[in-house]
Amino acid sequence: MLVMGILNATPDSFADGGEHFTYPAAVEHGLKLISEGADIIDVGGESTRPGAERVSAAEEERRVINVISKLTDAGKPISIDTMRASTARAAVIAGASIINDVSGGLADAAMLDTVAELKVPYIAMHWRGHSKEMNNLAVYTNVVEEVIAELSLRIEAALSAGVSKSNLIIDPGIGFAKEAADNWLIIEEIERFVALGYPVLVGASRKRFLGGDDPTSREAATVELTKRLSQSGIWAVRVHGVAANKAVLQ
Ligand code: PMM
Repeated sequence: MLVMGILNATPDSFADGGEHFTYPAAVEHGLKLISEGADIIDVGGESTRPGAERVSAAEEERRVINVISKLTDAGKPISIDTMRASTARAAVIAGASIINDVSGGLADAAMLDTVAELKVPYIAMHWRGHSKEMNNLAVYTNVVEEVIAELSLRIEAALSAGVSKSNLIIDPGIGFAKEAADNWLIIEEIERFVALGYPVLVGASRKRFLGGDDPTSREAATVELTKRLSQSGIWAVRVHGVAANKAVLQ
């Protein structure tokens, strides 16, 4: 199982409090994640925490493009965490080799065509709406069935836009339009996502459902979960603390 290290070049991310917002701080943190053994670095310039406001495309690119150019020199694959086709394209030109779209193509009508054209791996996450409204959208009668059904629609949309099957990665979207109990049910049945036949990414690191008020206090629970998920056949976990999560896998 791979470990994707999170690099949020944002002033308002919930789990790292905007520590890696400036260009030098972001590059330094990215290099630290690589030195800790991250297999992929996921660079994002727009916070998706519940309630977050959107940033402009220009500001998003200003935050991430130079960081990506610099980090590609370190030789590890970079993914761009964006819902915008224009940012995804600019990031791939700058050296990113994976597009991580938390909206699974729903936020930007140009995204799936752009991914098909760029021919890079694409992470399609389960999503029901933007951060400002997502807490109201956490309504399910059977969360696992519904998330699988909605994700399957995104898979079909990506394939019909011309994204190749071998470039598709899926993600149940832990914490996105989901209550704590929903997240736990998905984790309990993560093998059903694996059974869909695509690599599965899980991003649970330091999220609220793990308990505790302070995101860094959720690190022990994150590492426990990584250990448990490593038995499930998933492709990768997306985490803040690369060293600790790598250590538990060894
Ligand atoms: N979570 C966040 C951001 N991007 N991308 C994927 N594929 N999966 C996730 O679960 C995910 C993501 C929000 O968490 P952060 O603010 O800690 O980055």
